Parts: sequence; structure tokens; C-alpha cells
Amino acid sequence: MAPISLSEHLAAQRARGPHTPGVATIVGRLGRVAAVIAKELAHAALRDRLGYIGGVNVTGDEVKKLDIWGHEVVEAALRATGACAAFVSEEAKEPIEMTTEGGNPLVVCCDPVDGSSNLDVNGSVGTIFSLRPSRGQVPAGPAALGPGTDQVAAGYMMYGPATTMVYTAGQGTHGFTLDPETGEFFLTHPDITIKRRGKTYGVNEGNLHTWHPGQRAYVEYLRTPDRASGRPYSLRYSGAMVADVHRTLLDGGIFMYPADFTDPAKPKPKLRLLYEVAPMAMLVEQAGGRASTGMERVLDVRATEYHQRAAILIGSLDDVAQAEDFYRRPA
Ligand code: FBP
Repeated sequence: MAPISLSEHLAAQRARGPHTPGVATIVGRLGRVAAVIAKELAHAALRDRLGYIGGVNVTGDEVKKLDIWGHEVVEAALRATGACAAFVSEEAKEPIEMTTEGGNPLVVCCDPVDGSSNLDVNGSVGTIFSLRPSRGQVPAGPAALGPGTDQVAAGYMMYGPATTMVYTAGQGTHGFTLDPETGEFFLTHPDITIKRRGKTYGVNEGNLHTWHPGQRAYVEYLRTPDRASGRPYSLRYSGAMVADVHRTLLDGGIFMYPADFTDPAKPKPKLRLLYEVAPMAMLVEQAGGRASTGMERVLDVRATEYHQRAAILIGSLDDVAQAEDFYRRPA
């Protein structure tokens, strides 16, 4: 049987269910952008595209040349679809409003290059995206705000040994692999279903001293040998959320970026809700997993700012539920 291409899969999804017009157009176009980004990453060191551009972005991160290049490529592609009313990007302080053709345009939230700290060391990086209805709002940017349950589609592209694309439009989570010869994605991981419990955990343990007591106790629990419960878990951490969530989706287990609780009254998360945390939560829930802040379901968190941050514990249902249980225990 001939492999199913991304555009064929999107068309089939559209035929099968309540599929917001525009999702197939935008997800299809982002697939084509991924082929361009993958090629550029492969040549970046040869084209003096590595390193910093100078200055910091709206969330205080030092900006790499490829962060800006990636942002511009995604912006141009979204504009060309005519289906995107506004673009909320990690690299732009305010939403970028766009002219649209036809009804029901969408708002796209995106981290064009996720895992930037891996760029100059040839580590895996990615692009993360989330689609929300604009509800006819003008300007459309504010339609991005609200709970994660408003998302109609979400996905990521991972630029690793192979280039992978994973998306959901509310009918399961599906994985594709890029054929670099043709620049097309083909279905290689249909209906991804995450294991109920895994054997690995991913977290930056260098931040342990800032964690909530429940977070600390949970990681200590995972590191404690106990054959019956498959512990200790193995630690896997790539430095790029896309790569860590992708591994967790396929192998099970849990990825965590907990908040800094140095001041318990003002927990400080790192990752951004609209274009990192919420889209990953939709993908993992659609694959049968769970995504929590430690205190609540990620998809119930209401975004009130474009670059708002949120804590995340994401992965296998039983692992995340157990982690939440540690957060609830008295210190
Ligand atoms: P950006 O690279 O898009 O800013 O993303 C943030 C990120 O790199 C995530 O991909 C990753 O999970 C995390 O930060 C790594 O943070 P740290 O270096 O603190 O472990």
C-alpha cells in the first residue's frame, strides 16, 4: 500500500469529522515550511547562520540568528495561506495581524525554533504550533487568549536525525516522517497511543533546589530502586522540549519543567503556555496521556497574556497522576 501523505491524511481527517476549515491549509503549509527549516538547519554552520543575533526577545531569552530566520519563514508561510488572521510568536511582542480570504480564519501561536540552546551544538530542535478559532474578532490576536481547550489543532516538527511532524486536529495524534528527496511528509506513526506508565523521566535536575517539595519528593521516588515498580526510572533530558515530549509520546514516561518555587507565594514557571505548554498538552491528551501544572490540568489554564508561562508535567497517565499526588501531599 502506498504511504499516506500529510495532505491526504488532512483531507481524510477533514472528511471524517468536524474539521475547522483552515486547519488542513495551515497544517499542510507548516509541513512545507518544516522541509525548508530542516534543509537550512543542515547547512546553517556552512552559511554562518549559527550564533546570536544580539539582544533578547520579549521573554528575556537571548535570540539566535535562526530564531529570527525561523520566525520570518513561518510568518511568510502563514500570510500566504490566507487562513491565518493573527500570528502569536515567541519572537514577537504583540500578535501579528494578517489579511485573510474566506470565512473562519484561525489564530496561530508558534515557537518557530524550540530548543535554541541546542542549535550551536547540533542537537535536536523543533517548531511547535497551536491553532485557535478567531471567532471573527478584529483584531484577531486577543482570540488566542483563553483555555487550552479552545485549541482546534496543535503539533510540532522535530529536526533530528530524521525530520518528524506530529499533529492533532482533535481526532487522535498522528506522526509523519519527512522524505527529504520529495520534501513531503508520510504517515509513519498513525494514532499514537502513549503507554499508561513508562520507565524514563526528563527534567533539568540542576533546578532541584528551586522545586516545590512535592516535585522534589517525586523525583527522589523515581530515583529510588524498587524492582516491583520498575524503579529507578532512567533520566533522559535533551534540552529541547520537542525532543523530550516526542520521546515521551513514543516510549511513555514523564517530561517535566516545574515552576521555580523559591518564593512559594510567587511560583515562576519557564515554558510559555500558548506556544509550548498548551499545544503539547493537547497532543498528549489526544494520545491517551495527561498534562498537568502539578496543581491542575494544563488545558484548563486560561491564558490572559500572550507570553504567559506555565509549569508542565506531561506524559503517561499513571506517571503524571502519581506526580500530582506528590504535589498534593503535605510537605
Ligand atoms: P526556546 O528554546 O524556544 O526558548 O524553548 C525553551 C527550552 O529550550 C525548551 O525547549 C526546553 O525544554 C527548555 O527551554 C530547556 O531549558 P533549560 O536549559 O533551563 O533546561
